[in-house]
Amino acid sequence: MSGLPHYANWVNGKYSSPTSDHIIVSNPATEESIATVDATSQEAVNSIIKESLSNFRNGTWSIADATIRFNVLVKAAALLRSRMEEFVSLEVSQTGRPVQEMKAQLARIPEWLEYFASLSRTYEGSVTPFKGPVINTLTRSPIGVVAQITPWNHPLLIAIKKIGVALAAGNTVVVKPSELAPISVLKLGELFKEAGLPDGTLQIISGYGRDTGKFLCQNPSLARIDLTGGLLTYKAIAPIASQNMIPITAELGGKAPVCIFPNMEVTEAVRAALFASFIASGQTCVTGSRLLVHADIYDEFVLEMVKRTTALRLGDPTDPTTQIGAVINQAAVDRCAAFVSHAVEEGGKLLCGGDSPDRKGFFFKPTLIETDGKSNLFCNEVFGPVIAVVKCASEEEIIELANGTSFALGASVWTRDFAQAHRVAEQIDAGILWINGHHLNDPSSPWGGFRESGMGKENGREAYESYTKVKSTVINYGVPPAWFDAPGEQARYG
Ligand code: TXE
Repeated sequence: MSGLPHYANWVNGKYSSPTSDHIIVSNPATEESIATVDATSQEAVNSIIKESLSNFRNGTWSIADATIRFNVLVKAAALLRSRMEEFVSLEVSQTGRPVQEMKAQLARIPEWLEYFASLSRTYEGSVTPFKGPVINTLTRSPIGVVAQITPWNHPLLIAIKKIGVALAAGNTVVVKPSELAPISVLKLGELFKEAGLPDGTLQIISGYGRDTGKFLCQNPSLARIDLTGGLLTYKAIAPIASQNMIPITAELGGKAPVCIFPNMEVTEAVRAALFASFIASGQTCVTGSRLLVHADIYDEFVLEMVKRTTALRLGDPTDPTTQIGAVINQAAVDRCAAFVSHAVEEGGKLLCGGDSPDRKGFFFKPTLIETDGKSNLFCNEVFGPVIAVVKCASEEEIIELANGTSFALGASVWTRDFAQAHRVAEQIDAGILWINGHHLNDPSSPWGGFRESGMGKENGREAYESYTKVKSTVINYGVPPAWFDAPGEQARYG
């Protein structure tokens, strides 16, 4: 499309020539096209992976001293900080999320690079308590070329989380951002090059998931696939990855319960729920999409919650006073509307919102629906600002309902009772459990769910270790290799 800027793939340290097919990227808040990106073919994907493998094997990065990796990642963090404004503006225009949200989120992203830089520099292997006159060391090395498939909801945060850890561990990375919001990630190539990353160590390619994403995950030379996306995407890539014996980290959907107990101040409980439910217009994997409210506080909570939800300022994401931005596309608007009508058909009570405002762009009003623990809205992920509110008779019922879906990613427990906080938290099955908080995260803190929410972790030592392989070296300094010469009790077999 003429007149639009084109962001080409970043391969071997430079932008490649644009592909003949382009994908148009739009601003969800205005519905206007803002850029085009490449639609990478299978042939190109395979050739990029082949070159990436040879880049990995030549060792420039994979066996580089940890001090080198540390310096590059720390410099990349500093460069990112210095270009914050540009990246914030790209994120706002391709996601339709409010500028205030993106400023706050992006301000912390360099911490991921710094954390993994430090881990790379300080990670220590170990020595096992191996029996006998033997020393057994465990050392870690990078695994190879890894594919990272990232989503549109937090384009830069999720890409940096994954890129940072994989590079820190010495791997070569091929990242494919979402076709809906790929621009900020495509801009990272130049930044890492400037930070000193060897060419060909970070390859950034764009394309549709069903094509480019699939081609990438089908390649047998990968050492790991790291996906943040939908369950269906995981199910599409898992069979072929398993045939090629490629492990997968999968950060999928969620249906996070926000468990509210009566000893909370109502105003505080409402503040907590507002943030948990409506940040990013409900488009996060840990959106507090089920408000499980104890009966003793329920009526007061609902009254205040509806008042505050209705007053949230929805509008132009570039306006610093806007609190609720757009959802990603028309399909998201339609999905929200379908969840609302299904919930009402099932007997749910619409408390507020329920439709799109009368304005251009893909918007959906923050919506609360009173429902029960069996409804479609309660059990299935909307990935938008449509929230189930359920009145619960007891602590036991809150726990039972919290565990009542196929997801197990995030959950929060809000109470002033210390013993209750621990008692309830212990019984909720979730990969990330917050007490008197929601959505708090840190590069050092493992992030990932159970069951249909996925497998493996982002962040922390767990993520770092998943991007390495362990070599067990057994150094014998006293066991004679004499099995066939000295049979019997003295000879050692294992
Ligand atoms: O994700 P998709 P969508 C979940 C959430 C949401 C659902 C669908 O439940 O409702 O996913 O969202 C690439 N082979 N999350 O449709 O399609 C795609 O190009 C390889 C949770 O947007 O899974 C993109 O880069 N790759 C979440 C990435 O997968 C494929 C964030 C995610 O897109 C592919 C987003 C294929 N066959 C959605 N098909 C979170 N955990 O934060 C698609 N892709």
